[in-house]
Amino acid sequence: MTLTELQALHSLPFFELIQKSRKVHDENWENPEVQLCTLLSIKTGGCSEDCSYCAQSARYNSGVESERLMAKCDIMERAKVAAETGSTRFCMGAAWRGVRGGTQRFEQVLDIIRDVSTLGMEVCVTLGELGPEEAVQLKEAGVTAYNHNLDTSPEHYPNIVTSHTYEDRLRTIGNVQKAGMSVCCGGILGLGETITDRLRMLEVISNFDPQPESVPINSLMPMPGTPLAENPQVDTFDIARMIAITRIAIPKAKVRLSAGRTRLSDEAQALCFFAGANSIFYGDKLLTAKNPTVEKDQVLLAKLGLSPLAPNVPESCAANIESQPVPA
Ligand code: SAM
Ligand code: DTB
Ligand code: SF4
Repeated sequence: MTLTELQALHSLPFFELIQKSRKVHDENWENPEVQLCTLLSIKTGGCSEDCSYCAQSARYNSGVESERLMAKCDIMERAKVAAETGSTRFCMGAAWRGVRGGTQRFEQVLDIIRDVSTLGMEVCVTLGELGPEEAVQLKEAGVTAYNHNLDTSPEHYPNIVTSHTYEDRLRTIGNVQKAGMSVCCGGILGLGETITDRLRMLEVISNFDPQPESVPINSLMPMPGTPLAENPQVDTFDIARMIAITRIAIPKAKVRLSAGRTRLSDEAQALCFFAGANSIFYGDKLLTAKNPTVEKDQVLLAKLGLSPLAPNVPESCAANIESQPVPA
């Protein structure tokens, strides 16, 4: 979609926009299902980059300590619990600028992915910058989707991050696409951006070819010690509006209501689901920040009559899924 088209949607009266997005949602998603994704930070803190929202950057005193890459057995334990509580996608994040083939840590990550991918969930990783060879190796190890966010518009990005560029991010996304992994790419609201920045970001993302398989819409979790720690909270209606426009611009994507749900009421979340969100991060913790508890989310989903979306995994792993219970 063009910026002009996105601006036209944004200027619609709220109910008119939501009606439109609901229609697009119904036309593209037969059942009212929500994808449940569990996040695990497999390598926390100590990151070289200066992303001004992030508690894991080594440049800020956020209180997040730098940890080593988690052991495979501990990751597998967490992945099994995620599958048992109904998650159909497991997303592993690392506080790295990127990864390089041939290094010991990349080999370790490939080994972890090979094992996690036997559990019948979609496997997503977010490890920062990737070259073409690394992308192919991740795909061969069993990664189904790669998360790499653009976060905001190309114009606002240099105000938020200076240690790498928007172009670097786009290059990685191109490498992910060429290797045949799904792209998960979205952004953060509340970085001091304008409405135009938000829509420019959606313009860039909606023009990917193919369009991304999932689009996380995060609201800034203000992390103490980071430059954006005092940014004001994003208005609920602005979040719902962005969800609705994303649904219209990228109809077949999972639109993921991501970071920031702890600051949204059940009613506000219901509004976002109605507007077109059909995925959440599920589990008490995001990477370092809080998320609603599994129990709280199970109650909310049950109240709304929303059930978990089945995973999209290769045949060989699908056999493992039958035994996984889903939440009531
Ligand atoms: N290092 C990798 C990278 O930057 O791509 C992967 C991990 S990074 C933490 C993943 C994403 O988390 C970021 O792109 C950003 O969108 C999101 N994120 C990080 N800190 C956040 C915060 N305080 N509030 C909301 N989203 C945040
Ligand atoms: C995404 O878009 N949001 C997730 C996931 N992809 C990796 C991360 C949110 C992080 C929130 C801040 C924290 O936990 O430190
Ligand atoms: Fe590092 Fe990713 Fe955080 Fe940026 S967002 S500081 S690259 S972990």
